[in-house]
Amino acid sequence: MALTIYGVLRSRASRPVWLAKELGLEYRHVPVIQGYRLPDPAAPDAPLNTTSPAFRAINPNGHVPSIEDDGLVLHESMAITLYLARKHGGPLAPRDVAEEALATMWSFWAVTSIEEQALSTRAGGEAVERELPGLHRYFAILADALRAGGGWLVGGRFTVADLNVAEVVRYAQGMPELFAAQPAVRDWLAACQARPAFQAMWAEREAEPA
Ligand SMILES: N[C@@H](CCC(=O)N[C@@H](CS)C(=O)NCC(=O)O)C(=O)O
Repeated sequence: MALTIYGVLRSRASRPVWLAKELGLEYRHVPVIQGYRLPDPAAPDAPLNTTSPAFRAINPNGHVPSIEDDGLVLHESMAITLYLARKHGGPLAPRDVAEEALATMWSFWAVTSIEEQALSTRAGGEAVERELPGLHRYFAILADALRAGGGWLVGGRFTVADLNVAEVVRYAQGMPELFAAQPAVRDWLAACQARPAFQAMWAEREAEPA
């Protein structure tokens, strides 16, 4: 088996696993857990985690996901999904260099405009007040793009760009007011998450220890 994906699904490893399932790829899943989720990540009986020397030998950053694919070691969830889509082709993949650029743009956009902002609202209270105006603005931009694109971000069909952005927008699902204000985003995310490959990934994720 050529592809190995490292990272529990309660992490950004959900992204490459969802994509691998979309593509019907065979892969080996190594559920490396975040060290901070363990009482003592250095304990002799601790499971393989992001501080384990064996995993740091693969990813010295100590973050999941990483992949190994035919000798290529790759980190960063967005780079991984873009690579796998490009490598295996099909409707999820960019059809040309312009679509590739748009998929890259949307992936960077999600990470820089929404990801940390949405994650930080999990602290509640002041963090939500601080981040909500910016998130409303970016959700409106996303909604405009979806309306212009016939419900999808690139090429009028579900692509790796939708997958990458949907996985980041998922972090904002605790703030229903964002989705109520932008039905186009609400309907698009529902369509992304209704896909059998997402559902299969999610069922595995739910089966993991919390
Ligand atoms: N930009 C990276 C972020 C990776 C990242 O921060 N992963 C988290 C889990 S979602 C992690 O491994 N944390 C472990 C730690 O900080 O110890 C990506 O998208 O892959």
